Amino acid sequence: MIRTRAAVAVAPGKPLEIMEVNLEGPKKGEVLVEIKATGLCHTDEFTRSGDDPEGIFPAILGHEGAGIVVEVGEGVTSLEVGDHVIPLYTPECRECEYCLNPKTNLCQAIRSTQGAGLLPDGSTRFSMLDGTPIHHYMGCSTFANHTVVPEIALAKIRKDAPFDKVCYIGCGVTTGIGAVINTAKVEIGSRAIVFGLGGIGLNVIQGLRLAGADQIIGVDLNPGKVEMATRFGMTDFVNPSEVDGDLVAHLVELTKGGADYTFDATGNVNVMRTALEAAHKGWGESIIIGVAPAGAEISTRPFQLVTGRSWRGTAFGGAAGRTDVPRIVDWYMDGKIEIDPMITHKLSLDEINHGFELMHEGKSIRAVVEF
Ligand code: NAD
Ligand code: AHE
Ligand code: ZN
Repeated sequence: MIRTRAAVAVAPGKPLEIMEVNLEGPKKGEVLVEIKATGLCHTDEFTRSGDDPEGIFPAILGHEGAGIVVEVGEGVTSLEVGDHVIPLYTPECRECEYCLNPKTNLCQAIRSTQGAGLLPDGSTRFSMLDGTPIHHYMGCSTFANHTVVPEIALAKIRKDAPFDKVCYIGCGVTTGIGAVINTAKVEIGSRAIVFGLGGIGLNVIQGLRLAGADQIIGVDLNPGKVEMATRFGMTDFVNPSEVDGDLVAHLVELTKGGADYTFDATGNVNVMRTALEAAHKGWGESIIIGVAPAGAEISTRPFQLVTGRSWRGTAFGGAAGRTDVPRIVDWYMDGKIEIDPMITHKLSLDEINHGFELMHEGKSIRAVVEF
């Protein structure tokens, strides 16, 4: 058992509380990781706020981290002390029915315990100093200086990659670029619309540029996002609050008939409908990335699908983490993709709640906590 510092989500809607916590060592198939840096994703805020139907409290949130292996549990063969790793909220066991099916990345090996805030043996490794158990989150809990993660949920990465940048590959970068490359499989010359120019949407834009899209329209209510989105490849910007009349009609006109691909990176179900309906008749595909609040549902006229549009979704950009994440780290190190400008704020663990304020104010793309 060690003591470590963590930001604990004590109850829904409350600020995270920074405290010392107990952490038991790794059991069979588990690994103790010293987290060096973690990004703040909107999904952490979604759970902190109480909007997540799967939210359990108290819990240590955070799922966008990078760190160093400190200890390995019995039976761990693919990692050793000193390895650099990125925790994966979508694991890759390489054995389950899902891992063996190339159509999905949704490894189910530990899904039931992960969704319940537990490690695969059904218990938690974290507890408060008075012994109260603290739940894990998305199998990662990176808002702690140390965490325990199953071996199948750790991608081993090269040692020269900077933790404070590549932590973002643990969610935002991979989700956005992967949605384009793995899920939509966007072709050269495509027209695309990205709704929401935050930490995910900007990576969709970066992915679209990589894939050779000709037209990349960004849609956001916050004009402050234009400069960064343009830098990453946005060709046109639309602020819905400045469009006279119907937004769908405006976007269909701008794309000369509808987009080949549209992406929702807002989590707003009304935006998801607009995204579907702005996709081209006959072949347009709309990809849902955003996570919607508990109870929210999507709707459209079935005629929209009858006439050839399709509605799809993606988790972690369709990436098989242990295989794909080390490659994406290489892309970053080789200059194929950019991350640095999107890390707009660096914080200490004590300042983590300020990171969520910056997110709400629309001032940050990614705030990263460094330990
Ligand atoms: P973010 O807060 O950084 O960005 C959201 C952006 O959407 C902001 O720029 C905001 O101004 C814009 N926006 C909000 N409402 C809008 C509207 N009605 N019209 C147009 N723009 C609007 O959040 P993020 O970290 O980029 O995450 C985006 C979404 O993706 C969240 O719902 C998050 O939970 C989800 N997400 C999903 C996955 C996945 O695997 N599917 C992974 C990571 C994040
Ligand atoms: N717990 C929520 C759903 C949250 C959700 O959709 N999570 C995404 C990752 S978001 C990362 O920022 C995901 O991968 N889901 C797949 C899975 O198996 O959890 C709810 O609505 O219950
Ligand atoms: Zn995320």
